[in-house]
Amino acid sequence: MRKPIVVGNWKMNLDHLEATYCVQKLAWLLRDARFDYDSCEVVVLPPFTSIRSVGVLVDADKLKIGYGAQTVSVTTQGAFTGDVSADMLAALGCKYVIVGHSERRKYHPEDDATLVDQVRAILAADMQPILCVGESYDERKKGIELEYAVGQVNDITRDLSEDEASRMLVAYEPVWAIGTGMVATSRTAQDAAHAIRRHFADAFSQAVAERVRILYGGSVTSKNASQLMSEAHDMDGFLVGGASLDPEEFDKIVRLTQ
Ligand code: G2H
Repeated sequence: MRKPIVVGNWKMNLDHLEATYCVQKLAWLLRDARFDYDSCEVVVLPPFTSIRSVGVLVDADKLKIGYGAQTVSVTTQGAFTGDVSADMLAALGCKYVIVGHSERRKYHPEDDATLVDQVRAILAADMQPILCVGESYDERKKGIELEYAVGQVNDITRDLSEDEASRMLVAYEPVWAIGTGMVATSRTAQDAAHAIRRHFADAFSQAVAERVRILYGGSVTSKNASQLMSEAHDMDGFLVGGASLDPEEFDKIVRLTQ
């Protein structure tokens, strides 16, 4: 049985003080709602500079909120100015790291070879990659969105072992839906999740396909979350951007997903 998961991708928002407030408020809201953390995993991905303060708060208050990072270096240490290694993130208590978010693909030179190495670095440090895939409006217009998303998954995961592949999370994030307010329909999200899961069954095994968690991302809010999950046989939760910055909104999305 896969555990549902809701991940807040804070992007370049919330300094270390704002991050502490946001997580504290989220924990209060979930506690007041008697939220059962066994029913759904709750994770936030702060910018690098806020990870430590989130980790300290989580430890001090014994919170069941997980945390991770939004990207990682492919190298382990050395003269790589500005980079942060997977081991450094793991030492902070990170459990998840995003790989290949469309904003990273667009604004940074992160090609497929880099993403493959990032996945390897994350897995080697005992964390789990959240691989982001999804078509742009052009591919959708051509009707090749499923092949495109599955192709991106294949490009990054094909050389993994079965054990490594089963530790992957994949976020289907159509680029046209990211931060635009345009959200996929429940059918679109489910179809993509189904195609991605089937790919893992074909490329690895049914056991791997049953373990990989697949999320939808792109303009998720408390107003569309339950509709998006309404046909979600293959979707295991959400990667939430803008709406995760508001603890009340994020709390609602989490409770609609459990
Ligand atoms: C997609 C998503 C989270 P938003 O990038 O990764 O962001 O919910 O703001 O569209």
